[in-house]
Amino acid sequence: MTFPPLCHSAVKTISLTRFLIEEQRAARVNPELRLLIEVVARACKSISVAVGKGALGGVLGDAGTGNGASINVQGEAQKKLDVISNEILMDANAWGGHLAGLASEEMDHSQRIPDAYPRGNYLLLFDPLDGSSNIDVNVSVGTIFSVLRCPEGVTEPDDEHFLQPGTTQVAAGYTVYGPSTLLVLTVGHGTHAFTLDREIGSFVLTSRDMQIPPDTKEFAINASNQRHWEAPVQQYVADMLAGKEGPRGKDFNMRWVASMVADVHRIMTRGGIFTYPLDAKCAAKGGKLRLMYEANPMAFLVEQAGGAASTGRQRMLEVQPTALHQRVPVFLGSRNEVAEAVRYHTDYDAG
Ligand code: AHM
Ligand code: MG
Repeated sequence: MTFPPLCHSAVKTISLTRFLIEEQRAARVNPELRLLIEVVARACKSISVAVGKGALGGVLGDAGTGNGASINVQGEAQKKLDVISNEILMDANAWGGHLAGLASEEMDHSQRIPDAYPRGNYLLLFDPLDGSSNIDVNVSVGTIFSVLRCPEGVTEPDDEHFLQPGTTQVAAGYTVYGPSTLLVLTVGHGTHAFTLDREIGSFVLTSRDMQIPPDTKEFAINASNQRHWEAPVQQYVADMLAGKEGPRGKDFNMRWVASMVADVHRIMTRGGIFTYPLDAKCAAKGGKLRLMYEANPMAFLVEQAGGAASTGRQRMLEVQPTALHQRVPVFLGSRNEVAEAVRYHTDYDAG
Protein backbone atom coordinates (compact mmCIF):
# COMPACT_ATOMS: atom_id res chain seq x y z
CA MET A 1 0.00 0.00 0.00
CA THR A 2 1.24 3.50 -0.73
CA PHE A 3 0.31 6.60 1.22
CA PRO A 4 -1.35 9.43 -0.70
CA PRO A 5 0.93 12.46 -1.11
CA LEU A 6 0.57 14.85 1.84
CA CYS A 7 -1.23 18.05 1.02
CA HIS A 8 0.76 21.22 1.64
CA SER A 9 -1.19 22.41 4.72
CA ALA A 10 -0.90 19.00 6.40
CA VAL A 11 2.89 19.15 6.06
CA LYS A 12 3.03 22.65 7.50
CA THR A 13 1.00 21.99 10.67
CA ILE A 14 2.99 20.61 13.58
CA SER A 15 0.83 19.79 16.57
CA LEU A 16 2.25 19.66 20.09
CA THR A 17 1.89 15.86 19.93
CA ARG A 18 3.95 15.62 16.74
CA PHE A 19 6.51 18.10 18.09
CA LEU A 20 6.97 15.99 21.24
CA ILE A 21 7.20 12.73 19.31
CA GLU A 22 9.93 14.28 17.17
CA GLU A 23 11.71 15.52 20.33
CA GLN A 24 11.47 11.97 21.68
CA ARG A 25 13.00 10.54 18.48
CA ALA A 26 15.82 13.05 18.86
CA ALA A 27 16.31 11.74 22.44
CA ARG A 28 15.46 15.13 23.93
CA VAL A 29 12.44 13.88 25.91
CA ASN A 30 11.56 10.41 27.12
CA PRO A 31 8.05 8.91 26.88
CA GLU A 32 7.27 9.71 30.53
CA LEU A 33 8.16 13.39 30.17
CA ARG A 34 6.28 13.54 26.89
CA LEU A 35 3.16 12.19 28.59
CA LEU A 36 3.59 14.68 31.44
CA ILE A 37 3.74 17.64 29.06
CA GLU A 38 0.76 16.39 27.06
CA VAL A 39 -1.28 15.99 30.25
CA VAL A 40 -0.39 19.49 31.46
CA ALA A 41 -1.23 20.92 28.03
CA ARG A 42 -4.60 19.12 28.04
CA ALA A 43 -5.38 20.47 31.52
CA CYS A 44 -4.50 23.96 30.29
CA LYS A 45 -7.04 23.56 27.48
CA SER A 46 -9.70 22.89 30.13
CA ILE A 47 -8.57 25.95 32.10
CA SER A 48 -8.72 27.99 28.90
CA VAL A 49 -12.34 26.90 28.41
CA ALA A 50 -13.24 27.80 32.02
CA VAL A 51 -11.51 31.20 31.77
CA GLY A 52 -13.15 31.86 28.40
CA LYS A 53 -16.67 31.37 29.78
CA GLY A 54 -16.19 34.32 32.15
CA ALA A 55 -19.39 35.56 33.74
CA LEU A 56 -21.47 33.07 31.70
CA GLY A 57 -19.80 30.17 33.52
CA GLY A 58 -20.33 31.69 36.99
CA VAL A 59 -16.57 31.44 37.52
CA LEU A 60 -15.71 35.07 38.28
CA GLY A 61 -15.23 36.51 41.76
CA ASP A 62 -13.77 35.24 45.01
CA ALA A 63 -13.72 31.64 46.15
CA GLY A 64 -15.16 30.90 49.58
CA THR A 65 -18.40 30.38 51.38
CA GLY A 66 -19.82 33.88 51.40
CA ASN A 67 -18.07 34.86 54.65
CA GLY A 68 -15.26 36.52 52.72
CA ALA A 69 -12.80 35.03 50.24
CA SER A 70 -10.82 31.92 51.13
CA ILE A 71 -7.14 32.69 51.71
CA ASN A 72 -4.25 30.63 50.32
CA VAL A 73 -0.90 29.85 51.94
CA GLN A 74 0.47 33.11 50.53
CA GLY A 75 -2.11 35.06 52.55
CA GLU A 76 -3.84 36.07 49.31
CA ALA A 77 -7.58 35.94 48.60
CA GLN A 78 -8.36 33.08 46.21
CA LYS A 79 -10.51 33.62 43.15
CA LYS A 80 -12.95 30.93 42.05
CA LEU A 81 -10.86 30.42 38.93
CA ASP A 82 -7.68 29.98 41.03
CA VAL A 83 -9.36 27.07 42.80
CA ILE A 84 -10.93 25.61 39.62
CA SER A 85 -7.60 25.77 37.74
CA ASN A 86 -5.78 24.13 40.63
CA GLU A 87 -8.32 21.29 40.71
CA ILE A 88 -8.10 20.77 36.94
CA LEU A 89 -4.31 20.42 37.10
CA MET A 90 -4.42 18.18 40.18
CA ASP A 91 -7.05 15.83 38.72
CA ALA A 92 -5.36 15.62 35.32
CA ASN A 93 -1.96 14.75 36.80
CA ALA A 94 -2.99 12.26 39.48
CA TRP A 95 -3.41 9.03 37.52
CA GLY A 96 -1.01 9.01 34.55
CA GLY A 97 1.92 7.39 36.38
CA HIS A 98 4.37 10.11 35.30
CA LEU A 99 4.63 12.02 38.58
CA ALA A 100 5.81 11.31 42.10
CA GLY A 101 4.42 14.56 43.51
CA LEU A 102 2.97 17.99 42.81
CA ALA A 103 3.19 21.43 44.37
CA SER A 104 1.08 24.48 43.68
CA GLU A 105 0.87 28.14 44.60
CA GLU A 106 -2.60 27.37 45.95
CA MET A 107 -1.58 24.53 48.32
CA ASP A 108 0.37 24.87 51.59
CA HIS A 109 2.46 21.73 50.98
CA SER A 110 3.38 19.42 48.15
CA GLN A 111 1.13 16.41 47.50
CA ARG A 112 2.13 12.86 46.71
CA ILE A 113 0.41 10.90 43.98
CA PRO A 114 -2.42 8.87 45.60
CA ASP A 115 -1.55 5.26 46.45
CA ALA A 116 -4.18 4.02 43.99
CA TYR A 117 -1.96 5.09 41.09
CA PRO A 118 1.58 4.26 40.03
CA ARG A 119 4.26 6.85 40.81
CA GLY A 120 6.60 8.25 38.18
CA ASN A 121 9.97 9.96 38.20
CA TYR A 122 9.00 13.61 38.02
CA LEU A 123 7.86 16.44 40.28
CA LEU A 124 5.53 19.11 38.92
CA LEU A 125 5.17 22.63 40.32
CA PHE A 126 2.67 25.17 39.07
CA ASP A 127 0.97 28.48 39.50
CA PRO A 128 -2.44 27.35 38.21
CA LEU A 129 -3.69 30.82 37.33
CA ASP A 130 -1.17 33.62 37.32
CA GLY A 131 -2.42 37.20 37.31
CA SER A 132 -5.42 36.65 39.58
CA SER A 133 -6.02 40.39 39.93
CA ASN A 134 -6.90 40.42 36.21
CA ILE A 135 -9.46 37.61 36.27
CA ASP A 136 -12.53 39.72 36.92
CA VAL A 137 -11.56 42.47 34.46
CA ASN A 138 -11.10 40.27 31.38
CA VAL A 139 -7.35 40.81 31.01
CA SER A 140 -4.99 37.95 30.05
CA VAL A 141 -4.07 35.42 32.72
CA GLY A 142 -2.12 32.15 32.43
CA THR A 143 -0.62 29.02 33.96
CA ILE A 144 3.10 28.60 34.77
CA PHE A 145 4.73 25.21 35.36
CA SER A 146 8.11 23.69 36.16
CA VAL A 147 9.20 20.03 35.99
CA LEU A 148 11.94 18.56 38.19
CA ARG A 149 13.26 15.03 38.60
CA CYS A 150 12.27 13.29 41.80
CA PRO A 151 15.56 12.61 43.60
CA GLU A 152 16.97 9.11 43.07
CA GLY A 153 15.56 6.57 45.53
CA VAL A 154 12.75 8.85 46.79
CA THR A 155 9.29 7.36 46.38
CA GLU A 156 7.49 9.45 48.98
CA PRO A 157 8.52 13.01 48.11
CA ASP A 158 8.06 15.83 50.63
CA ASP A 159 8.52 19.59 50.26
CA GLU A 160 12.28 19.22 50.79
CA HIS A 161 12.63 17.10 47.64
CA PHE A 162 11.27 19.95 45.53
CA LEU A 163 13.96 22.36 46.79
CA GLN A 164 16.24 22.04 43.77
CA PRO A 165 17.84 25.00 41.96
CA GLY A 166 16.31 26.06 38.64
CA THR A 167 19.27 24.65 36.71
CA THR A 168 17.89 21.16 37.41
CA GLN A 169 14.54 21.81 35.67
CA VAL A 170 13.90 19.36 32.83
CA ALA A 171 10.98 21.28 31.34
CA ALA A 172 9.07 24.48 31.94
CA GLY A 173 6.27 26.35 30.30
CA TYR A 174 3.51 28.89 30.55
CA THR A 175 0.18 29.45 28.89
CA VAL A 176 -1.50 32.76 28.18
CA TYR A 177 -5.30 32.81 28.11
CA GLY A 178 -5.66 35.95 26.01
CA PRO A 179 -7.12 36.83 22.60
CA SER A 180 -5.64 33.46 21.65
CA THR A 181 -4.52 30.70 24.01
CA LEU A 182 -0.78 30.09 23.79
CA LEU A 183 1.55 27.51 25.26
CA VAL A 184 5.25 28.38 25.47
CA LEU A 185 7.49 25.42 26.27
CA THR A 186 11.08 24.40 26.78
CA VAL A 187 12.58 20.98 27.41
CA GLY A 188 16.06 22.51 27.44
CA HIS A 189 16.52 22.77 23.67
CA GLY A 190 15.13 26.18 22.77
CA THR A 191 11.84 27.82 23.58
CA HIS A 192 8.85 27.18 21.33
CA ALA A 193 5.33 28.64 21.17
CA PHE A 194 2.14 26.79 20.29
CA THR A 195 -1.23 28.40 19.59
CA LEU A 196 -4.45 26.61 20.49
CA ASP A 197 -6.48 25.93 17.37
CA ARG A 198 -9.89 26.11 19.02
CA GLU A 199 -11.65 24.43 16.09
CA ILE A 200 -9.64 21.22 16.33
CA GLY A 201 -8.73 21.54 20.03
CA SER A 202 -5.03 21.15 19.38
CA PHE A 203 -1.93 23.21 20.21
CA VAL A 204 -0.10 23.98 16.95
CA LEU A 205 3.54 25.06 16.70
CA THR A 206 3.59 28.73 15.69
CA SER A 207 7.10 29.88 16.76
CA ARG A 208 10.08 27.55 16.82
CA ASP A 209 13.22 28.68 18.65
CA MET A 210 12.02 32.03 19.91
CA GLN A 211 14.81 34.58 20.28
CA ILE A 212 14.59 37.55 22.62
CA PRO A 213 16.38 40.59 21.13
CA PRO A 214 19.47 41.25 23.30
CA ASP A 215 18.81 45.02 23.58
CA THR A 216 15.62 46.86 24.34
CA LYS A 217 13.98 50.21 24.96
CA GLU A 218 11.04 48.86 26.96
CA PHE A 219 10.71 48.01 30.64
CA ALA A 220 7.94 46.55 32.82
CA ILE A 221 7.60 47.46 36.49
CA ASN A 222 4.78 48.37 38.87
CA ALA A 223 5.73 52.03 39.29
CA SER A 224 3.26 52.56 42.15
CA ASN A 225 5.86 50.87 44.40
CA GLN A 226 8.56 53.38 43.47
CA ARG A 227 8.89 54.92 46.93
CA HIS A 228 9.46 51.45 48.39
CA TRP A 229 12.17 50.27 45.96
CA GLU A 230 15.70 49.74 47.17
CA ALA A 231 18.35 52.30 46.10
CA PRO A 232 19.89 50.56 43.03
CA VAL A 233 16.42 50.01 41.55
CA GLN A 234 15.52 53.68 42.15
CA GLN A 235 18.65 54.70 40.25
CA TYR A 236 18.20 52.16 37.45
CA VAL A 237 14.62 53.23 36.72
CA ALA A 238 15.39 56.94 37.12
CA ASP A 239 18.13 56.63 34.50
CA MET A 240 15.75 54.91 32.07
CA LEU A 241 13.11 57.58 32.64
CA ALA A 242 15.70 60.31 31.96
CA GLY A 243 15.65 59.10 28.35
CA LYS A 244 17.93 60.44 25.61
CA GLU A 245 19.25 63.24 27.81
CA GLY A 246 20.09 60.85 30.68
CA PRO A 247 23.03 58.47 31.23
CA ARG A 248 21.37 55.70 29.17
CA GLY A 249 21.19 57.99 26.11
CA LYS A 250 17.91 56.59 24.79
CA ASP A 251 14.17 56.94 25.40
CA PHE A 252 12.39 54.00 27.05
CA ASN A 253 8.76 52.92 26.84
CA MET A 254 6.95 51.24 29.76
CA ARG A 255 4.32 48.45 29.91
CA TRP A 256 2.76 46.66 32.92
CA VAL A 257 -0.09 44.15 32.47
CA ALA A 258 0.17 42.83 36.07
CA SER A 259 0.00 39.27 34.72
CA MET A 260 3.55 37.92 34.62
CA VAL A 261 2.62 35.54 31.80
CA ALA A 262 1.45 38.40 29.57
CA ASP A 263 4.38 40.67 30.42
CA VAL A 264 6.89 37.85 29.84
CA HIS A 265 5.22 36.84 26.60
CA ARG A 266 5.54 40.39 25.27
CA ILE A 267 9.26 40.23 26.13
CA MET A 268 9.59 36.82 24.46
CA THR A 269 8.08 38.33 21.34
CA ARG A 270 9.68 41.75 21.05
CA GLY A 271 12.22 42.08 23.88
CA GLY A 272 12.18 44.15 27.05
CA ILE A 273 12.98 43.77 30.72
CA PHE A 274 10.47 42.58 33.32
CA THR A 275 11.23 43.45 36.92
CA TYR A 276 9.54 42.88 40.23
CA PRO A 277 12.31 44.11 42.50
CA LEU A 278 12.79 43.99 46.22
CA ASP A 279 10.88 46.79 47.90
CA ALA A 280 10.22 47.79 51.49
CA LYS A 281 6.72 46.25 51.36
CA CYS A 282 7.89 42.79 50.34
CA ALA A 283 11.47 42.82 51.72
CA ALA A 284 10.58 40.69 54.75
CA LYS A 285 9.20 38.01 52.42
CA GLY A 286 12.21 38.21 50.07
CA GLY A 287 10.25 39.68 47.13
CA LYS A 288 6.81 39.38 45.55
CA LEU A 289 7.13 36.61 42.98
CA ARG A 290 7.64 32.97 43.89
CA LEU A 291 10.92 31.28 42.95
CA MET A 292 9.85 27.70 42.34
CA TYR A 293 6.78 28.10 40.12
CA GLU A 294 7.06 31.65 38.75
CA ALA A 295 10.65 32.93 38.57
CA ASN A 296 12.46 29.65 37.82
CA PRO A 297 10.30 28.35 34.97
CA MET A 298 10.26 31.82 33.39
CA ALA A 299 14.05 32.09 33.82
CA PHE A 300 14.54 28.71 32.10
CA LEU A 301 12.30 29.73 29.18
CA VAL A 302 13.95 33.14 28.87
CA GLU A 303 17.50 31.73 28.95
CA GLN A 304 16.54 29.13 26.34
CA ALA A 305 15.39 32.04 24.15
CA GLY A 306 18.75 33.83 24.49
CA GLY A 307 17.67 36.13 27.32
CA ALA A 308 18.82 36.38 30.93
CA ALA A 309 17.20 36.20 34.38
CA SER A 310 18.60 37.42 37.68
CA THR A 311 17.62 38.39 41.20
CA GLY A 312 19.73 41.52 40.62
CA ARG A 313 22.57 39.85 42.48
CA GLN A 314 22.57 36.23 41.29
CA ARG A 315 21.59 34.20 38.24
CA MET A 316 18.02 33.14 39.00
CA LEU A 317 18.53 29.49 38.04
CA GLU A 318 21.40 29.15 40.54
CA VAL A 319 19.43 30.25 43.60
CA GLN A 320 19.30 27.37 46.10
CA PRO A 321 15.68 27.23 47.27
CA THR A 322 15.05 26.97 51.00
CA ALA A 323 11.23 26.89 51.00
CA LEU A 324 8.52 25.78 48.59
CA HIS A 325 6.83 29.18 48.46
CA GLN A 326 10.05 31.22 48.67
CA ARG A 327 9.93 34.66 47.03
CA VAL A 328 12.66 36.44 45.09
CA PRO A 329 13.31 39.74 43.31
CA VAL A 330 13.08 39.25 39.54
CA PHE A 331 14.83 40.89 36.56
CA LEU A 332 14.43 39.03 33.28
CA GLY A 333 14.35 39.55 29.54
CA SER A 334 16.75 41.05 26.98
CA ARG A 335 20.19 39.89 28.12
CA ASN A 336 22.10 43.18 27.77
CA GLU A 337 19.40 45.06 29.66
CA VAL A 338 19.37 42.47 32.47
CA ALA A 339 23.16 42.83 32.66
CA GLU A 340 22.65 46.60 32.98
CA ALA A 341 20.18 46.15 35.87
CA VAL A 342 22.61 43.77 37.59
CA ARG A 343 25.41 46.36 37.15
CA TYR A 344 23.38 48.94 39.14
CA HIS A 345 23.12 46.41 42.01
CA THR A 346 26.82 45.50 41.82
CA ASP A 347 27.92 49.15 41.78
CA TYR A 348 25.62 50.00 44.68
CA ASP A 349 26.78 47.02 46.76
CA ALA A 350 30.39 48.02 46.07
CA GLY A 351 29.58 51.45 47.54
P1 AHM B 1 -0.52 35.85 41.41
O1 AHM B 1 0.23 34.62 41.05
O2 AHM B 1 -1.17 35.77 42.75
O3 AHM B 1 -1.45 36.32 40.34
O4 AHM B 1 0.59 37.03 41.61
C1 AHM B 1 1.61 37.21 40.68
C2 AHM B 1 1.35 38.43 39.83
C3 AHM B 1 2.18 38.46 38.58
O5 AHM B 1 1.50 37.82 37.54
C4 AHM B 1 2.33 39.92 38.31
O6 AHM B 1 3.52 40.23 37.62
C5 AHM B 1 2.33 40.52 39.68
O7 AHM B 1 1.72 39.58 40.55
C6 AHM B 1 1.54 41.79 39.74
O8 AHM B 1 1.71 42.36 40.98
P2 AHM B 1 1.10 43.80 41.31
O9 AHM B 1 -0.38 43.61 41.44
O10 AHM B 1 1.76 44.17 42.61
O11 AHM B 1 1.45 44.73 40.21
MG1 MG C 1 1.50 33.98 39.89
